[in-house]
Amino acid sequence: MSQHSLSGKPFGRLLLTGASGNLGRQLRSTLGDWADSVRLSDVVGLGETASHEEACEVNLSHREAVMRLVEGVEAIVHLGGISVDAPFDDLLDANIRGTYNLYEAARKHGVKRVVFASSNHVTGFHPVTEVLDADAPQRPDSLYGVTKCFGESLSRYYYDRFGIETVCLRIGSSFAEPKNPRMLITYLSYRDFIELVRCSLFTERVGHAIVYGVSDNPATWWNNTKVSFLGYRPRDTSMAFGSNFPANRRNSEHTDPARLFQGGSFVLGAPIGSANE
Ligand code: 15L
Repeated sequence: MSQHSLSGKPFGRLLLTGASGNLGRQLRSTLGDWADSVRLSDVVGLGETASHEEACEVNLSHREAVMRLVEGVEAIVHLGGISVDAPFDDLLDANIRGTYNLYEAARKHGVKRVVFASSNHVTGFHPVTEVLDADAPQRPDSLYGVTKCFGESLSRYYYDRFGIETVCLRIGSSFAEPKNPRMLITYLSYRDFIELVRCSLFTERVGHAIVYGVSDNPATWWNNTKVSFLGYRPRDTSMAFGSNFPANRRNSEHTDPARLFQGGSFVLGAPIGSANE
């Protein structure tokens, strides 16, 4: 139990950045089971708050605002920033400055644990014929992927230098269901995503860890055995969605780079989820 919790919950106060995004919205209510109080931040409206929630509209590139945002929190789930490829200047503010500001604030305020939403696009230029683990070389497939490499390196530095522990979640495709054949391999159900965050927050010692955020799908490009100490056991699978995509689209020979590399259409600088994938 946390020293800071008044009610016996595991945490006194947690911070969730990116709370209005797709995954932030999935996680929001569960955090209330784990902490007396949940501070939510995003650049856009956070809607109505429950009695245990505090809403903060904060742009993570604003250093002073982030410093205030982090004061008094025990751990951070950092989902904030831009989650697709975008112009460099936008990524610079949201993902590079934003993540730096957050770690600096964590250091100043003595926060000991961060769960960082990295992405499979850190390794998206590995071919689809490879199976990667936590030690696979980074091969970002986009500027967006490069900013997530930065987040992974920054968190490594803040662990080695200041002892702030981070679990970097290389999230696959976390949606209600796979949107294209590639996502049959990269699918992470919302339930498994929440379980992965739970493992990342509750495992006693994590140091600096890298884990692929993926469900128990029939085919995989990623192996998490090096981080089995996290205790993450996915319960869902993309199996049931296989019939949504005709087999000839999945198995045909092709030379399209979006099918040769794990990052899919990110390798082409086009957003994933388009109809021609
Ligand atoms: C990501 O990193 C994105 O945030 C998400 O929108 C998906 O495109 C996902 O990767 C993916 O690879 O499917």
